[in-house]
Amino acid sequence: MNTLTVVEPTAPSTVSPVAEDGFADVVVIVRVYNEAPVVGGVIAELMAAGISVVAVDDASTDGSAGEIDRTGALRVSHPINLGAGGALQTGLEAALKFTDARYIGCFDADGQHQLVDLIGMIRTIRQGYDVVMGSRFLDGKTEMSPLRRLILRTATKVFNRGAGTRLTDAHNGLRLMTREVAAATRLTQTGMAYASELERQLTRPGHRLTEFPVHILYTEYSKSKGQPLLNSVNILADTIAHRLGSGRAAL
Ligand SMILES: Nc1nc2c(ncn2[C@@H]2O[C@H](COP(=O)(O)OP(=O)(O)O)[C@@H](O)[C@H]2O)c(=O)[nH]1
Ligand SMILES: [Mg+2]
Repeated sequence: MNTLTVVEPTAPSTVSPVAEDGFADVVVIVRVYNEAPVVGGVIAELMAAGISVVAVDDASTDGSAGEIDRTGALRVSHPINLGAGGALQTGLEAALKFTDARYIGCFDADGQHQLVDLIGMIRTIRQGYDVVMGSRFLDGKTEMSPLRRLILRTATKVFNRGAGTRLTDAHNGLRLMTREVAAATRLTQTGMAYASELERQLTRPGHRLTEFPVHILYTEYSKSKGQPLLNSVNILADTIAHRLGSGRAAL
């Protein structure tokens, strides 16, 4: 089975000149909101692999900032909580301002994402793509409840209809984009609505885009933190609301 789903029909045309044996061309944004028990380990693993990290501390009230600083990663802190979208916008701007990385990635602080998947995505984007998006649905590795699967698949279908794409997973937090795509990205939505806003911008016509199979871990830690299932419901509601809104605008 073909593991890569090319959404835009244009073939990759350029190959990054950067040596394949290192990650000097990559910076990863790790957004952090009260992840003190795990964030140090997540960032340390990325940095041990030679990947630069920009950590955005979204006004955490626990020891997250200290844990980030112990890793030596660049930390940017919000004085007030701006949510996952605001934290990502800050991370994109910091990555562009403070690094000359060719590729900019997004990696969760809570241990749900795998370094091996990110490395596969880096190898893929170097083949000449503009955006590589992680997908939980290209192989059977990610285990999730039937309800979460249904919500995420439905949100993806609704998104695809609106955007004219053929994604298999429209709301996966593991993403990699070129510097140019990052510079053109503007996130204004608060809450989980940012997710659809980001996907709409990443899937703009003209972007050479592909998906890469990733394994998202629903650990006890990630499940005990916050309400990830509610996040999925919010994403679905926002996607449908946007579809209805743009449908009306088109009439
Ligand atoms: N939920 C949430 N996450 C935030 C916020 N600011 C930054 N983040 C970080 O964004 C990432 C994704 O959040 P998470 O709750 O794991 O979302 P999910 O795994 O996509 O359902 C994590 O690394 C969080 O620490 C915020 O205000 N709320
Ligand atoms: Mg998470």
